Amino acid sequence: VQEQALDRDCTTLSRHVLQQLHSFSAEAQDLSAIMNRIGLAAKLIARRLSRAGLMEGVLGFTGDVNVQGESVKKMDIYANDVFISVFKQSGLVCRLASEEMDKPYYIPENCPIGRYTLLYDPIDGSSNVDINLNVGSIFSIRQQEGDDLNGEASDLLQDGHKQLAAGYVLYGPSTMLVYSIGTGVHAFTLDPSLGEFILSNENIRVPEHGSIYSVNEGNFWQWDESLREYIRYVHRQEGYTARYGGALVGDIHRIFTQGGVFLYPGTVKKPEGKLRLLYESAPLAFLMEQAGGRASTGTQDILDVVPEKIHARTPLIIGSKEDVALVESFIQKQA
Ligand code: AHM
Ligand code: MG
Repeated sequence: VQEQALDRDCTTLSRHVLQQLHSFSAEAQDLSAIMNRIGLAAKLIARRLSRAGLMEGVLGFTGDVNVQGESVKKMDIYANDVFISVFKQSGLVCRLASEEMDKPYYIPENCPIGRYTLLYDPIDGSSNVDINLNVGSIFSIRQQEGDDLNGEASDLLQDGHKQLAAGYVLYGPSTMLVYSIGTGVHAFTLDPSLGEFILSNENIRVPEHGSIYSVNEGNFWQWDESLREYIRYVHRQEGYTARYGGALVGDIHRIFTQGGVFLYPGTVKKPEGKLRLLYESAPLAFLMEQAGGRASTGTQDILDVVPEKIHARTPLIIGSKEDVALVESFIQKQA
């Protein structure tokens, strides 16, 4: 029993990546080191969040508006900068592209060797920060293709199958890191006494169907009629449960375990919805497919969508296979 407990305690994130790839190849070593660095960023962010109410200058807005036209929170900036600092000295990542930055951030000294780009949403669901509720970080890793001499990062305008790895960090009662490098989905829990992410759930499988539906129903009258019909259908059935926490990572984490569907559809005025493809929808779709679920815009698999610009948005319907298919059937009936 003691040996088993010790083995479990020794399954750290970087070791797990190497085990999954069954190799010490250069790429395996790179991915393992990148994941380790993401773990460090997560620990720094978790530490600040855990004391946010006690420190000056952590909560609230900066007064600026980001490239998306949204008011920026102090925590968004802190978390964005944490990822930059962590990767600056890594030698691994040449570019970082984030929801909070207009253009990708280049680390020229890493570029000759580090051919990877990290795409991330530093704090997802930041309206939850000021009220001490769960938030997350979302990340995705892609290989840099071509030399990107003009700094336009046009190689990032490709579909989600190009992702080498993706994952999220959930800052909840405990901090969890969930990742995939294309060999299933694995969850780690931060053990604060060790300061390490330790494997807690290997090979997560999302149920084929679940009772949860997770959507901001306040937008009901702004949706297309097909979506309203779906929600009316849910209301008429027995056995559905609504859950919506205002932070994608938490809502989707629940679905990974219990099944069901999360939706952020487009509205009549904004058909592309709110969520960003490269930093939110595509990484989560990569994970969901790896766990046996699905992610769709309603008419197309999220992983097949090619963005027109790096901050492009898409509608997102994600979760258990049967539940995503049901939403799609309503949307496609009206199309
Ligand atoms: P953010 O990255 O700017 O925080 O926005 C994304 C968040 C998601 O986490 C969440 O699902 C959604 O926005 C909530 O939006 P709304 O308040 O419109 O329901
Ligand atoms: Mg976000």
